[in-house]
Amino acid sequence: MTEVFVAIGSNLADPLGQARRAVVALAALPESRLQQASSFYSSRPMGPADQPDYVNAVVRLNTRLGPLALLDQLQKIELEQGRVRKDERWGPRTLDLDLLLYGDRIIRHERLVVPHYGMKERAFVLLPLAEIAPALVLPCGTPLAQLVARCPHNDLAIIAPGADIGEP
Ligand code: 5RY
Ligand code: CA
Ligand code: CA
Ligand code: CA
Repeated sequence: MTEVFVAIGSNLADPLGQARRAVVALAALPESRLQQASSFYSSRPMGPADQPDYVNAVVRLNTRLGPLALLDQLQKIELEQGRVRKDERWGPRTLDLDLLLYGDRIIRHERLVVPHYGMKERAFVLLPLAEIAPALVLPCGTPLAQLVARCPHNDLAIIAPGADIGEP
């Protein structure tokens, strides 16, 4: 079993509903068990600003899926929730699922880079991640708490409590 963290982002077509449905879909993944889900956060768009605010969250799963098999599953959920590839880079989307961390592995594959590119500078990833894994140390040896302390927390706000995972 490997402990993995997945980031959820949505800013189209009822973003909070999309993010909640994504948690339900992640809880149903094969060979996997949802362990924890952060609160849902609203955040101003980073990158292109001409798009709606996002809802972001992070979940922790234990899985026997390999990294690429897990990536396939995440992309399938994105498509099932209406993700459409657009020409515009970093444009709005119904659902974005990013594999942040896969155990302590460092992966540089043409389809998948882990730890996720950019996660160290993005409050909408770091704060939900720190909520569910405050003592986490990244594969590079950097404590998550240090990244949180150095990252501007601009405009992130909790809008709803995390999903209840239920009985263990
Ligand atoms: C920067 C550029 C592109 C940061 C920067 C992206 C989300 C980025 C987002 C999301 C929020 C994107 C990738 N500098 N903003 N922007 N939440 N995704 N708040 O999930 F993240 S596009
Ligand atoms: Ca635009
Ligand atoms: Ca993303
Ligand atoms: Ca993505």
